[in-house]
Amino acid sequence: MSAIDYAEKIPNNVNLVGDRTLQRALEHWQPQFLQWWHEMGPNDFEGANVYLRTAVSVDAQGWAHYGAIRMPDYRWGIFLADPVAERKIGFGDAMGQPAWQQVPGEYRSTLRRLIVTQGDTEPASVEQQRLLGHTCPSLYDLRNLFQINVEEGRHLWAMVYLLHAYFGRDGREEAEELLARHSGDADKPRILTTFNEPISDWLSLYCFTYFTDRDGKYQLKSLAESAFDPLSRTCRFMLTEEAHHMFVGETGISRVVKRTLEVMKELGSDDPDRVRAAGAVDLPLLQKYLNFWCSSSLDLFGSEISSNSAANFASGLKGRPDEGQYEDHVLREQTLNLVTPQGASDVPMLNALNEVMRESYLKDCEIGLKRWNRMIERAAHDFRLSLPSSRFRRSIGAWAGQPVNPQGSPIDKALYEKSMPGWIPSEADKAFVHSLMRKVIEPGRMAGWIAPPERGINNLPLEHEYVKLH
Ligand code: BYC
Repeated sequence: MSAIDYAEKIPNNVNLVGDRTLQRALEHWQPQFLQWWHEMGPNDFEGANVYLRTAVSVDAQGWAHYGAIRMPDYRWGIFLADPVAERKIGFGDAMGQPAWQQVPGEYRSTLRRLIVTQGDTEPASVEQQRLLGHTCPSLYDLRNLFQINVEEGRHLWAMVYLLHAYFGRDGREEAEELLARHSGDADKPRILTTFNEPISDWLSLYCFTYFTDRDGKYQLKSLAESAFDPLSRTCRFMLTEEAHHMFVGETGISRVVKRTLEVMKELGSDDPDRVRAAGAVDLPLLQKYLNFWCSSSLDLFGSEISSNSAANFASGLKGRPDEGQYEDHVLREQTLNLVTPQGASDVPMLNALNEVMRESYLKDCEIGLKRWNRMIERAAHDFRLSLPSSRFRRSIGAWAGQPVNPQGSPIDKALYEKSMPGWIPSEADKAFVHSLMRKVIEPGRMAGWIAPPERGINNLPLEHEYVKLH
C-alpha cells in the first residue's frame, strides 16, 4: 500500500491513525497547505536553516523542541491539551452540564463560524508578514519572525482539524476557503479588517504582535472556556505558543525605545527631526504606530452591544477569558453602564461582553506602556507613550466612524480628518520607517534603530547563527 502514514507525517495526539476518513480528508488538505505556504509564506527563505522550536507533544518536555530545520520541513502537528476528566460547562444557561464532545446540531453553524473566523486570522498573519525577512534587523529577529510564522501555520492546522473532524463536508469546504482568501486581496480578503492591513516594516510587526496577538490571547482564552470540549482543548494548547508572539512584540518595542533613548542621549536632544536624521525612531512616531495598531485591534472584539456575544455566552459557545475569576457565570440579572455617542445607558451584561473583554484587554496592554514609560522617565525625558481611547478611529461598533481624538473626546469632523496624519503614521512617516529597514544578517549584529535583546534564544548566545541562509 502506498498510503501515507499520517500518524508519522502529522505529529498528533488525537489518534489520527484510528480514523481513516479523517486521515484521508487531511491527506487531501495537506498538499494544499504546503502549496499555500510555498506561495504565500516566507518563500524566499525556503532553503534557510532556521533554529526553531517545534511542538512534538503537549507535555513540558515536548512542546518546545529546538533544532535547525528548513521551514517547509517544519512538522505542523495537531495537538489538543490533555482532557479534563468529566469536564462540565462553566458558564451560560447550560452551566454544570457535561461539556460536549460533539457539536450540538442547533449550534453547528455558529460554532463553525467562530472556528472559521479564528482560523482565518492565522494564515492571514503569515501572508501579512511574508516579505519582512528581506529587511530583518538581525538574525535573532529573523528567527523570531519565522518562529511566529510556522506557529501561525500550526494554529491554522488546529482549526482545520476541528473543521474536518466535526463539521463534515461543510467543514472541509471551509478548510479550503481558509487557503483561498488572502490578506489584502481585493476580491477575497481575509474576514477581519486588521488582517488585511499591510505589515511592511518591523515597527508594524512589533506593534501587531504586541496588540493583535494579544487580542488573539483574549479570543483564545474565551474559546478555551467553550462547552465544545475539542475547541477548548485546542485553544488551551495554542495559548502556550501565543506567549512567545507577544514577547516578540513587547521586547521589540522595548528595544526600539531603548535605542531611541541612547540616540537622544548621544545627540543631547529629543528633537524628532534630529532623532530621525540619526537613524532612529523618534518617540512621537512610535506613538503613532501604537495608535494605529491598538485602534485596529480594538475593533477585533466586535460591537460594544452585540446580540452575537449574548447568544454565544448563553449557549456556552464562548465564555469570558478566565471565566473562573468571576462569581456570576450566567449573567441573566446583571447590566453594564455603557457610553455610546447616543449617551449612557444600562445594557444587559450578556450583550455587553465584547466590551467587558475589550476593557480587560486594554488593561493588559497597559503593562508594556508602563515599562516603556519607566525607561523614558529614567532617561529624564518628559514624553510619555499612551494607549489611544477605545473610541478613537473605530470601524466596528457604536463609535464606528465617529470623529473622536486619541484622548476619547468627540471633535469637529473637519478637524478630525485634518489631524489624522498627526495621530497615525502619515505617508511620510511610513516612508521614513521603510528607509530604516535594511537587512542585517551578520550573526550578533543589530540594525541601528533597535537595541540588542537581553539574551539569545534557548540560552544560546546572541551571536549564534539563528538562521543559516545558505
Ligand atoms: N472586522 O456582534 P458583532 C488572532 C462582524 S486574533 C470585520 O459586533 P461579534 C491572531 C461580525 O463578524 C483573534 N468584521 O461581533 C492574532 C458580525 O458579522 P455578522 C481572532 C467584523 O460577533 C495575531 C458583525 O460584524 N479570534 O487569533 O460579537 C496573529 C457584527 O458583529 C469585525 C476571533 O476572531 C472586524 N473587526 O464578535 C494571528 C474569535 N468585528 O455575523 C492570529 C472568533 C465584527 O453580522 N470570532 N465583525 O455577519 C469571534 O469571536 C467574533 O466573530 C468576533 C466578533 C469577536 C470577531
